Amino acid sequence: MYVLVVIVILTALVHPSEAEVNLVYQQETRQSGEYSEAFPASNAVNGNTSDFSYTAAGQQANWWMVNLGSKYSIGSITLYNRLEPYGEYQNNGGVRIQPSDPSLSSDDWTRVSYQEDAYPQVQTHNFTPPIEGQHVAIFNIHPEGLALAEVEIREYCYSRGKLSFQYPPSEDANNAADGDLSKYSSTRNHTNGWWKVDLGRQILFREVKIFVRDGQCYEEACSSHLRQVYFLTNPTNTDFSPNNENIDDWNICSYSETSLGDEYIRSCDTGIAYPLTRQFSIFSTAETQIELRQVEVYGHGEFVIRHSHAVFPC
Ligand SMILES: [Ca+2]
Ligand SMILES: [Ca+2]
Repeated sequence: MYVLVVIVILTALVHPSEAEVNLVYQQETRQSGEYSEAFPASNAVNGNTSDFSYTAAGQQANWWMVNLGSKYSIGSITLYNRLEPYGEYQNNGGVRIQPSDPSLSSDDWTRVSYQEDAYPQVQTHNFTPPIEGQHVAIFNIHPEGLALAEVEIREYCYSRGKLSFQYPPSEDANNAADGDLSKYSSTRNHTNGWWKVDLGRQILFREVKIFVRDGQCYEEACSSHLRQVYFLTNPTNTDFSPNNENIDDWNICSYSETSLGDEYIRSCDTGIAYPLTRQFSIFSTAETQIELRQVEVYGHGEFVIRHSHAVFPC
């Protein structure tokens, strides 16, 4: 009864970085009936893995769903199963994603995973490329119902693990794209210094989350005081780097004369809102060091991957 799933599902080898936001936390949830008031659908998004949601027993087809509130490029979904001995009932099911239509009668859900075996205690599905969606449903076919201790959904980070460069170099430029907030990149104290990442493909840039090394100063230049800073995008993988002469050859996504703090989000407030982007760069005309714990580039959900269709939700 099921069509073939052609997407490659990768089991997580690394835990998402603490920088990535869990999209489902306290979002709107619902499920196919309720076992009792003690097990509402919201128990699967309360940040606590010791309690769980639980659908009414005695129904053959069971589902749980969350509305993310907006369309995202979903990079990973992590399921925490109910603890033993009843976790074994959580089998013969999987995950579906719906792009945007909130209609429950829609037949436009995409099945992105399915398994007959019992879900393990913790299971992460990574999606490369990401899958666009606003609604996510977990389903199973079992008379004992569907229980979920917790569900985590994270947006796809296009800069993660991608090749990075900087000038003039000090600490490794790739440290700003490694998913580890404890390791940082650094340029030497200089005017017109820059850092950039090659995303490896073109995306529609939506926003970037930047974690600057905090509280570090060198010759009166503090990295957390990163100022006179341009946020640049480029649709090609050209090897030319930003400087005062060629900055107009880049798309100036935004600019800040003053420090934006240690952690902040920037979207484009000049020119095109969602520029086609292959490279993203941070360029400062101030005499300073550019020290970055993490730079996370996110896309405007545009690259729809559809693999199969089924009547909601399973
Ligand atoms: Ca929970
Ligand atoms: Ca890092």
